[in-house]
Amino acid sequence: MKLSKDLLNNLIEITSNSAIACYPYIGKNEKVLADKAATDVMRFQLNNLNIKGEVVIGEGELDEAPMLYIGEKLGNGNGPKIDIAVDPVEGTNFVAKNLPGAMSVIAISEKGNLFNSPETYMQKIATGNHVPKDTVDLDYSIEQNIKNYCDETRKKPNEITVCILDRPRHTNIIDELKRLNVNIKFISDGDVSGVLLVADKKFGVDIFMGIGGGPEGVIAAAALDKLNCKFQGRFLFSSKEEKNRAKKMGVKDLNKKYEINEIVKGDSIFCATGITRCEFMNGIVRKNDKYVTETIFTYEKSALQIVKKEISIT
Ligand code: VTB
Repeated sequence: MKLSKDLLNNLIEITSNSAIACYPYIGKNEKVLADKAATDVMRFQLNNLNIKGEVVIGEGELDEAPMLYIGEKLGNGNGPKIDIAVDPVEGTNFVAKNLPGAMSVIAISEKGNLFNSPETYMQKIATGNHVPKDTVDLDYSIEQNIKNYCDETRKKPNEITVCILDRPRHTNIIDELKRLNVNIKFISDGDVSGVLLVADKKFGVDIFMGIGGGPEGVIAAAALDKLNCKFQGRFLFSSKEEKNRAKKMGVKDLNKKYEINEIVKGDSIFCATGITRCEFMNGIVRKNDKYVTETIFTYEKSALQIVKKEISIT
């Protein structure tokens, strides 16, 4: 089955409205309120869609979250069975502090085609579609990955940039990248957009690597899949409880290195509306009696597309 263009347009409308719901909270240091505002709008509007949807990537499980929870049924029940990944505010800190990089995100696939990721860390590596898929790999050393990438692109290490979350757990990777003379782009949060930076040369990132959230990994993979980019992820568990939960969710091999086509199968749609601006798009802009939004999306073509919308302030 092909996911319809109408569904794409509906999703763009929904992430635009959930992003707008955050607008009053930009720079107000109110992470929770911002997240709730976006989530309420997203839930309400997803429930109006002609789908039989279920959240597979959300914000926690029923009893721990007033948010869109894993297993929550969405849509009016009339229409295709759909798996839904939501991140109403990717980068709540960015909204709270009025920093670049916050966006409202939805990715969907047909039922059973989006990986049900546990809320645990994931080791990730990603690169663009201009190099062969085996250029980089989670199982190679950092040095091997850099060498392969440089050989393929005929660049020197000091001409390439690796994006990574700025976290103490990455000290070894960062030291190694410095030793190899590779440029580093540190991000403080928001590794969905960090991963997406590999999708187009104009964003200036050659490789994404490091450990971030598992759910964010699946969402980023959903975007990169349509763009024919490379992504691999491997879950990292810090306790027995986390492992048990993952097993309960259906993760059979806890140590497996997942390829992108095992994380997202078949047809999918990804769309993300900027709340604050970032490399891909503007954030929400208020213009007289309208909000102007920009949304990036993947649909059919192997390039990130962008759409601008003007939505009246009601
Ligand atoms: C990332 C990032 C998120 O969490 O996945 C990160 O994309 C990973 O967790 O925006 P730590 O903060 O524990 O490193 C966020 O920063 C917040 O959910």
